[in-house]
Amino acid sequence: MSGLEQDAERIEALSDLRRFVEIVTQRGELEIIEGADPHLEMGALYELSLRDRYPPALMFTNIAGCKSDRRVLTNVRFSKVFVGSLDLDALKQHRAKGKWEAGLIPPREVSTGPLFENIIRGEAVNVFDFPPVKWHPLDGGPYIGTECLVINKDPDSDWVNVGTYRTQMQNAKTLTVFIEPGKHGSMIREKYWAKGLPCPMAVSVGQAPVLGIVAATSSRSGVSEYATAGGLIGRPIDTVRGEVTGLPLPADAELVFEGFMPPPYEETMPEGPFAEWPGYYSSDGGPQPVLRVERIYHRNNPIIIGQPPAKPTYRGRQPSLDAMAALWDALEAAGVPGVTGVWKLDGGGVRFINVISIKQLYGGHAKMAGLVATGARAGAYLGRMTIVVDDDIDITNPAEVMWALATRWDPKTQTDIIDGCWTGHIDPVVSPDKRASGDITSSRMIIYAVRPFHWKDEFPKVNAFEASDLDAVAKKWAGRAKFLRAE
Ligand SMILES: Cc1cc2nc3c(=O)[nH]c(=O)nc-3n(C[C@H](O)[C@H](O)[C@H](O)COP(=O)(O)O)c2cc1C
Ligand SMILES: [Mn+2]
Repeated sequence: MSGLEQDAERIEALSDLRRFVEIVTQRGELEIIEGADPHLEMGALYELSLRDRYPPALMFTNIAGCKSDRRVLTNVRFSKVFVGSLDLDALKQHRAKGKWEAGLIPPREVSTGPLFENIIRGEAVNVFDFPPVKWHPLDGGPYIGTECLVINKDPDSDWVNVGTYRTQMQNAKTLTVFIEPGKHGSMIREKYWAKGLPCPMAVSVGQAPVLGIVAATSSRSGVSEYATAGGLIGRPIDTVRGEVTGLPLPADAELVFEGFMPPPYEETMPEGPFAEWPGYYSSDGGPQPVLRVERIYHRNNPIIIGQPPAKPTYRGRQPSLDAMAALWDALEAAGVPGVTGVWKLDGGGVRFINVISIKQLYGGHAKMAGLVATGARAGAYLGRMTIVVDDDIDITNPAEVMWALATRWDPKTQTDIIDGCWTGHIDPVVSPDKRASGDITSSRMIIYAVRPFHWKDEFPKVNAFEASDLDAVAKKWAGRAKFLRAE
């Protein structure tokens, strides 16, 4: 398949969830799982699927105890059709493309769409008509919104925000939505509450994959993620108007809950806990405001996307090209020369462990790179460690990074430890006392696992071939030496 065809296929899959299902089926990347139990069995199967770097999309059908026409689909955003290769070349291409290159295309309102195939109103509303999946053993209850769109509109402008915030099923007509303070969805709802009004809100739990991707990434305040998504696929997202709130809902969404969220002084419910991406339950959602559901809209045979967090030691928890590109951009913007690669070490998820490779140009160069990566926004939040290595290290291979530590790092003289850095409530090392005092910070270590600049030329020579020499020999012998054919 040519690059252009690949791009066309990718955009089709991004634009339409049902087309995505067809495409991954053709590619042999979808697995149908019949009859699993939503109480902890689907979650276990999902975790098992994460053993592969590119986990298969799991389509759960005939879910035990649920109406047989309701489906749950996992691993949409981690599928190979979207992610492509995960190596330094792919990261360089990703940076060259620019992130939201295509610009903004506002959504287009249409009069109806597949979402309105079924409309459930008033007394008939029961959120438990859809699979109540308890994903992890210690979760506080079933969650239906894991890669969802929480839609609300700024009362003072046309801005419609779309954010991914976890959504728990509480009772037949009530959901809770956990939105961290400062996120757009939270700022908007507070404006209604300040006037004593309930906030109109809708939650879509199955939709075009592009919408899930943009909803989980911050667009500028005032910019609708619908427009960002339109820009990415090169055409407007079609929306229909919700009956009770007037909010724009994706016309081809699979399942949407619509209603109002009264101010927390009127009603809250205990929320969570819910597994967090670092692999723990570190923060307590506490009492959260409720979404009183007045309408449920769904397509026939709806597909709910399930993408709960999971421990970052699974290979299927992929490093994020976006996160690594942002850190590389920050190093460049700060004027750090000679950066040859940026990666996140497996096990640290998208944040904790930054790895930077540089071609050392002067004394103090490695320190400059380490300090900038540790302090820049893209490397700072929920950081733990920054490792700087020489440019001959393959930083995408954890064994190579560990080899650099084992052989080029003198802990006493090549380490900095810095206290009081920016972290979040989900950082497990923040002690109960510190939390209680409001001090949400943690320390950082910078490891300079490089040949010390002032005697690097006397540093013992590496006893292996250069990668390019090995490649040349491998090419020459590929036809003759069987063990080389697998490459
Ligand atoms: C799978 C997933 C789940 C998330 N869950 C939450 C959540 O429960 N609460 C939250 O505040 N942010 C959550 N986030 C992060 C937000 O989606 C992200 O900060 C996004 O930029 C928010 O949109 P906003 O910038 O419009 O507020 C989650 C992200 C992902 C990928
Ligand atoms: Mn936003």
